[in-house]
Amino acid sequence: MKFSVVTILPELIEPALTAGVVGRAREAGTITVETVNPRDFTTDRHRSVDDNPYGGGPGMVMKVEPLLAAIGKAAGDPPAHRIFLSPAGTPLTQARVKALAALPHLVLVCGRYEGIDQRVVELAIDEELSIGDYVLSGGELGALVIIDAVSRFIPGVLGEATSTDDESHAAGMLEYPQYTRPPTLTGTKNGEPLELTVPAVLSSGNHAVIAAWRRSQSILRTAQRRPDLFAKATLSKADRKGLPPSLRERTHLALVHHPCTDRTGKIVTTSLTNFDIHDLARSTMTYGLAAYHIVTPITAHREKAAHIATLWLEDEANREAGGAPRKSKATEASRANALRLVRTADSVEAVLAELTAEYGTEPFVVGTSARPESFPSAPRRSPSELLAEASLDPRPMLLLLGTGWGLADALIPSVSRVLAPIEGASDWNHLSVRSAGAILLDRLFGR
Ligand code: 4GX
Repeated sequence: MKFSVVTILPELIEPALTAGVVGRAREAGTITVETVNPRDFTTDRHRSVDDNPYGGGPGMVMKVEPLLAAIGKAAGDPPAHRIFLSPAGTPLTQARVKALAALPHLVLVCGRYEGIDQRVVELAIDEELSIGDYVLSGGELGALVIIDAVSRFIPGVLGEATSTDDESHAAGMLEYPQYTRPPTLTGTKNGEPLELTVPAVLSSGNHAVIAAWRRSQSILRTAQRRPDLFAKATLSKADRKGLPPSLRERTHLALVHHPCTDRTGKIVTTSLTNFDIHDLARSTMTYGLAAYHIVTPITAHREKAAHIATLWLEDEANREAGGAPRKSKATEASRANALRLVRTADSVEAVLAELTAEYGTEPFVVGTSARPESFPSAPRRSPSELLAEASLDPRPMLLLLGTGWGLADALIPSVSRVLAPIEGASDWNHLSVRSAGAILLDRLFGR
């Protein structure tokens, strides 16, 4: 593998690649690194490598002709894939690093000053990469990052025993924690004495148990630190065995008609809306939730909701059973399943009691609101943060949807998290509860 770095500061590149596995790989000839300096391709007396930007403004742009000549020289042999390091590039990922390692020759073009002429990018660059959302004073450190990360995939660079496959990010998961001697470490942190011991499982000698523990630590860390990665991760059957059952299957949606607020902030009981029964039931089925609870203290409304749900769900259940004659076993089963999906309750407390009885543990209650000031004491979560947190929590999850002007603060004692309000694209934010519910379910469970 050959790397050619186009830079006006070669002294930044060379010394950074003399030690460690990369240094050894260079000595062994497994990888080669050369630098090509645009200054060596200048023709003027001052050997200048910068020029003024068209349109004016502060700073300089790299001079075109020396840069093009340097890239041309660097890319010649063998024909190279030419990368420009830029904060405006595609963010570098481990998957891209691995793919780059399959190429024979990379040219890494480092800009200084305010950047390079756009036409150099269009003419002589194959790919623009960024190593992160911060601004460096030049591309050289980015080039070093790419050389380091790519080299680790070149056969012979890492020792036999080290594999790039079970590392952090290889499988979209963070690494498990490592420990070495001594078995107990004592010290102080922020004035507090600390005594830290190595997890006992690591001294058990049981390799299968150790592997399982490490895998569960990886999953735990990913969920806690990188909910974005956790949301994308595909977990194996064995992974899921170590985790609570699938979150959506123990998620209950509640449409709350009391206690809600009206436009003046007064606590009221809102009226039942026909469409809410149907549409949120459909969303509940589509996203595979455990159940949908219609909560109202008005007995006549609960009866009406139950009646509508029964008619509609019976119809759906019969359709699902392929229109089989009534009272066949399949019809009965799907009818029972469908009817368990829509439930009624006279209060949120009653739903809590029902779920506590059903699961043997109180639910994890999540409030929702269009108003950012609702439930000020409950920690606010984005959908992916909530997904990561609740997936590790074995309790059933109860998602409360408010009607009217939203859930009343009287529910604060039972609400342990609140989902951040859905932000539309305008200042007008009055989604129907049916739409808000569907959007939240998609953000949590949609693929
Ligand atoms: N990931 N830099 C490039 C010059 C520059 C300025 C503006 C294009 C537009 C960077 C990063 C990075 C600093 C390299 C500015 N080029 N490179 N250089 N982040 O910050 O790769």
